[in-house]
Amino acid sequence: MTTIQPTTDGLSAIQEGNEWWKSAVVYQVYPRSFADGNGDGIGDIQGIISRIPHLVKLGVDVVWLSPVYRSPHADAGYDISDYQAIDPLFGTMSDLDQLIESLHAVGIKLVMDLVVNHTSDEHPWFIESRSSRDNPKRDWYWWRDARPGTEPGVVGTEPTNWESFFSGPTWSYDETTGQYYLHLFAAKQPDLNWENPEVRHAVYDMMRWWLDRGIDGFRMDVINLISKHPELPDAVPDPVTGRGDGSAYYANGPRLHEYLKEMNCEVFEGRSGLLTVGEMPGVTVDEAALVTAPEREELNMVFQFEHVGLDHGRDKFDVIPLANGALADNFSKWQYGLAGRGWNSLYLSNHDQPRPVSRFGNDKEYWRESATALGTILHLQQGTPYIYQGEEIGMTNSAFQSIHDFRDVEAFNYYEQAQATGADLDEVLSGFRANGRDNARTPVQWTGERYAGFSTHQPWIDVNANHEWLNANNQYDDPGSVFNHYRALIKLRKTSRAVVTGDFERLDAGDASVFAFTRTEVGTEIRVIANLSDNPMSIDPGLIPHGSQQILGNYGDHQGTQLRPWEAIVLETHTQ
Ligand code: ISL
Ligand code: CA
Repeated sequence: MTTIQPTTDGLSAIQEGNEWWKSAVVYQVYPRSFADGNGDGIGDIQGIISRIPHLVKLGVDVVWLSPVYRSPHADAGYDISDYQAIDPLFGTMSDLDQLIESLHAVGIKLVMDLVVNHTSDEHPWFIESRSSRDNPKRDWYWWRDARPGTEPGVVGTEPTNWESFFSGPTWSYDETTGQYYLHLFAAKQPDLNWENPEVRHAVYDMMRWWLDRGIDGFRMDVINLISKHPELPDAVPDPVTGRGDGSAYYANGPRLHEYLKEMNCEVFEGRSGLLTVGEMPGVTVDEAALVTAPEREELNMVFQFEHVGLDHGRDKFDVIPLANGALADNFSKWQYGLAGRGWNSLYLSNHDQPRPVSRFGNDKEYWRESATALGTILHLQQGTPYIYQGEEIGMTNSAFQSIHDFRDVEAFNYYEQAQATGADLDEVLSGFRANGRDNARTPVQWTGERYAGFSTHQPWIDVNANHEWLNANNQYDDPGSVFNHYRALIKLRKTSRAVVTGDFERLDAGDASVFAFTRTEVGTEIRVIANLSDNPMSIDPGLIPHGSQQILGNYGDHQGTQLRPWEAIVLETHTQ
């Protein structure tokens, strides 16, 4: 039997206190695609337990587990029909208890996904709500009549003209009661009505139940969408579909802070050691500062979306090239924007985003170099870094051929709409290849074997063919591997206070492709200089401080003022 040492051993100096999450690194597990324990081709909880040694080796402190709750899987588990049951696809409640216990035994916390902007349409709350207009749960969801003077049930008569995140209207007509219900996502994901205090208190009860079970916090799905503009105004219509972006009326709504504060008070007060992070598409720096200001007692941190929107044209599948320096500019904006006001979460990817080495790096000639350079600039900013499964080994986007290779409801709905409006379907598919969510959802590549060591069975979505060389096993013992670079970055956070709390300052590196910044804490300066391009770059000699020492790099020792393609160096200087 292998014994595993807790990752936090000996690090109490930095880990202490209520704000332990400032020095933590979070690892996201997307259960369907992580590891399959029972050989049915779908990842599950026993599979996760079997791979805990990987997490320990990497050195992460927290696992964020994407939904494992009972669900019809219209949106891969983000459509929940029972918040307090485990979907049989993933295992049982006792498997989950075993996961909590096994992670805690090695000093890793478990944060669960909280999806309460909407439920599944198969949740008993919605089944009741739709059963009659006077059902006590009618008002738990958003029910509205068709537009005045129109025939209900026909396209264009929906109560608002908002475009759903997953294409099409955000309202579906329900024959039984002759009204429409709101769903910002798929039709099988009706939005809960947070205006109703019964809804809020049912959610808080459920959250307390999970915390009592031993979990360590929540990642809150689209939590800034829970407060809608009460009048539900129309959006500016698109000339082709007649629908438009209604986010001004459903994101960051008027009661958001009130709800978060109430949740904090009802659920988190009197408990310690928790982590709360809110997913917030469209959040601004100022809004994020309000949510994360410690004295306001809302959330610890939020996921902002600006840097993962830089390559969106008309929409996410109209992919435009990233301007030189755009990523660094955006990161810097958030570093300065939240400094001393709130706290950043740092991420390059998650289960909704393409693979960062393919999107922001060069997954061909400079695969290893760009994956490690991107990891370096992310992990050494101020904030809590999140690693999405497979990112730590540099997994890439997949070569999906036809629409049949995709599995995501977002892609299917978009494709259908594109067909209906006569759009160029080849272009649509190339948009999916670049930015589709399925890129993140191919099985984790553990080994070079058939099915990549993920399963013994044909997986629910194809394994990326590059698993033959790109896999965790190949990287564990290679000191220059992406895995060992990530490991070194995590270790640096554990041993350097400057990395955790040091002030961020961006340096002018001459060329926009070089991202340079310092993190300073009394007595120490950590300096990161990263060439985010395929070309060699020379930097100003003044950028390398006298007496500095290179403590990390992705090419070994740096060569004076010449940076090789995607070279990232980390220099430490003692200033006292
Ligand atoms: O990928 C997106 C759609 O274009 C994102 O905008 C995504 O929908 C948004 O980030 C919200 O994501 C979260 O809620 C969705 C779920 O599908 C995602 O997986 C989840 O992370 C609805 O629950
Ligand atoms: Ca399984």
